[in-house]
Amino acid sequence: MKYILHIDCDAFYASCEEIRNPKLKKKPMAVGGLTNKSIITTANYEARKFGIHSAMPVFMARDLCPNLILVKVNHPYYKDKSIEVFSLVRQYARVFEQVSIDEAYIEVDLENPLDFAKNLQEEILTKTHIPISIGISYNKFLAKLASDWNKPYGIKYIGKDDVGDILPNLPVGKVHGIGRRATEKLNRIGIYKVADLLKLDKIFLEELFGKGGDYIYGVIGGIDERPVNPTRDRKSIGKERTFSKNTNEVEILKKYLRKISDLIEIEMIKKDIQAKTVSIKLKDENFRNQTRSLTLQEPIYLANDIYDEAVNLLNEVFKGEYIRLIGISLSSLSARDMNQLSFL
Ligand code: TTP
Ligand code: MG
Repeated sequence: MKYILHIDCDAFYASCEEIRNPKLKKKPMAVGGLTNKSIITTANYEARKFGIHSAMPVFMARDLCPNLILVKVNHPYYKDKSIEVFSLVRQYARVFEQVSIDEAYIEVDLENPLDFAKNLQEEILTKTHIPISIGISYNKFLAKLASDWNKPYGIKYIGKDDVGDILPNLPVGKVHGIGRRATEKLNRIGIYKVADLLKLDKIFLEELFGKGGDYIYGVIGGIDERPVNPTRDRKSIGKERTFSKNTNEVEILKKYLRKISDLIEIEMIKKDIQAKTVSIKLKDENFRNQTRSLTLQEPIYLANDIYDEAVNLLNEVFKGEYIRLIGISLSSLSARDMNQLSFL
């Protein structure tokens, strides 16, 4: 039978740090900035017992747990670990969609999804030392809800028969499509649980949520038609930056191309795609745009490759004028195949 699984790493950045420094295990630890004014990015499960969570200011976390160990964020390392984990996961998937650095949906044909999930969890832990939680269901919303159910190192299956028990008790903020602001709005009018929402009719939901109302009406009834989608249907991926002060220094322009390439790589990895066409855009002080593109023999997705191609294009088009904006865009996108990943 066809199942959708949502795989989400447990305390991801913190788990990565525990691999590098096993002494951190079983001690309350958080990843984030180190000064009191900075923010916790994530905390291991020991630290969560003290009430520490993502987005909490460091001073507050230290108040809650004076022994808290803080580790500075190191994105490139987490990205490498993410590739390790998800290149294993995707081998089992008929369809694979990575949605962020630590989570992916897969579609699989299975006889026994619970056994499969248990084996996958063990394999990932043994080979990468990252604990993952797995949610199994027949659509994306329920699979994601399920992966969060028994964290950490949890597995949960939500079948069609379970929906009637699970959904009504769910706080509205857990419904896909209902964000923090909408939750506050609903709470203000006395709506806390999905059961409260289920009493409303569709027209009322459409008034509350606008275009999203129709989708939310489906989701609270256990219906979510979004497919697991490896390319997410994007025609191009681009980022640009406007300078606070116009510049004609090539080194500054290159520095920005570097930053933009890094950001694009993160997105390419998240979406599991590659690109064959690289374009750069420059806007000069008189708001004149210049673009230059190049289509490559082989698709790329790594920051270094994107950067090298962007610098070549910059050298062709930049004549020393003052620039106010620079950008890179990648197009001719395709899903990255497994062979390429396994060489990383
Ligand atoms: P999450 O999966 O939301 O959190 P988590 O993996 O740390 O913990 P859980 O076991 O509950 O899944 O996010 C994945 C990583 O993304 C997380 O380790 C750090 C990062 N992150 C941020 O940078 N900012 C944030 O606000 C959140 C929530 C996470
Ligand atoms: Mg996670």
